Amino acid sequence: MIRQYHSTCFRFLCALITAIFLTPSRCWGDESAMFANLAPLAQLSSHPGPHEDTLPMAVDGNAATSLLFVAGSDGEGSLTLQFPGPRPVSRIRLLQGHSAYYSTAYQIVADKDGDGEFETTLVRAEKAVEWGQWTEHRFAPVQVTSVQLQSIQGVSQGKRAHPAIYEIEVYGDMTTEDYAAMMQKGVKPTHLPVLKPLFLDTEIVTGGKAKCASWHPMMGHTGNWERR
Ligand SMILES: [Ca+2]
Ligand SMILES: [Ca+2]
Repeated sequence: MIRQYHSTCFRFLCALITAIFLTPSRCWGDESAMFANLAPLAQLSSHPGPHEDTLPMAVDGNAATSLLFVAGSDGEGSLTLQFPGPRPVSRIRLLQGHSAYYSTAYQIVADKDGDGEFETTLVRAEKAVEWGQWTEHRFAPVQVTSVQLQSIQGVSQGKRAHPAIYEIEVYGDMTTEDYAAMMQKGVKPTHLPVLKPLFLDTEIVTGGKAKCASWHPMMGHTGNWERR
């Protein structure tokens, strides 16, 4: 009887620990910034235009899908990412993955004040760039409204401009509204800065706005979660 009681208590304790510590929840205050890939939030445009519906494939988180420029185009292509408002960014990652359409030199410029002029150079990559590998650029934070990837030189072995952009990631601080928009879009988070245990009295909504996002290990994880 005593042994059975102890066994029951042990199982209850294990369940309690599991509920508290294996159900991490992410909560934030009004001022806390979250460093994450903002590209999925951006409005995209390209020059020349995209081939069919490939434009969002530059930011869909899938390294196997790519923005291709429209057939019949040639030369240097560009891709613009316009954010919902000014955002401080400090890291950009680029994946080129096509052996026939890639840039050997490019620059990434920014429009800080939203006037449509890209007056600020964030990155200038002059050396040959390996296609099929991620390239990462880090720099001091710059407040931007838009960034634009501009090919300077590259290879087009077919009938369209280059490069084929498999993924571009622009990292910076996002707002809680950005985070909510990410969740509504079903975008996999790239950042998990603070884990807190989730309790029954944890506030998950304040003033009609989500305050927490919870993640359960049973959902699995293969993404690029990181702490700043
Ligand atoms: Ca993609
Ligand atoms: Ca400007």
